[in-house]
Amino acid sequence: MLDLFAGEAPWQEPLAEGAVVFRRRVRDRGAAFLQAIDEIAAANPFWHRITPGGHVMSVAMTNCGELGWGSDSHGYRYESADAANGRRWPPMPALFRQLAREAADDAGFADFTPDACLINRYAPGAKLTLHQDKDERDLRQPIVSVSLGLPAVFLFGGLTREAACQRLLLEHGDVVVWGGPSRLRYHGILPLKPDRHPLTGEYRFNLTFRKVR
Ligand code: MD6
Ligand code: FE
Repeated sequence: MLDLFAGEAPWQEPLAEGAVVFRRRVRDRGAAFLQAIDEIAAANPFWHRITPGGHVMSVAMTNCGELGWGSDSHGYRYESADAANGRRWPPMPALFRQLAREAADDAGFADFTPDACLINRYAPGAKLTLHQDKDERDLRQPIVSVSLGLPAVFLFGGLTREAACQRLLLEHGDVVVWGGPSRLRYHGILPLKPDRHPLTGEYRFNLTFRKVR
């Protein structure tokens, strides 16, 4: 596909109070991010979590950092070890930590020091239903999200599940920061459309950085 923005500087789009997209912010470092994901997944492979309702999630997950997000039939929680193999999560690469801090800073959230990075892998048809991120202790801390590989439609809703959603396409290298009055907005990802990306093949990856404790 012809990329009309190839070579253009990143730009930013406000989404709501406390929420901003930094378009293509990590595009030039995409290969380095993906290499780091490969190394993490070599130690702690992606797997499909079970929801408390008993469904297998279509998104495959792994983590890095002191804590990782997990789900099983008992609920959602953060864990210091991978329930699949008992191993600690790999340390968060400096490349990840620095990006998360800089993006949060540019969005107006100073001193963001994430202790968890959830890594989501979407194959064709994989989706994330509308949810809130509320398992973190200090909700004044923002969340930073990095999208890599195939594009996906992100639903960005309100503070109730019923509120209308904005839809935005998140593409390779896009970074979203949200916090403040937007921190508890419902959000989700529509089923991934089958396609091929030169760096990730049939997949989309998303990193979300959180300060849990
Ligand atoms: C995704 N992201 O983009 C899933 N949560 O694949 C999230 O669930 C998310 O992008 C909180 C803040 C930003 C996000
Ligand atoms: Fe989320």
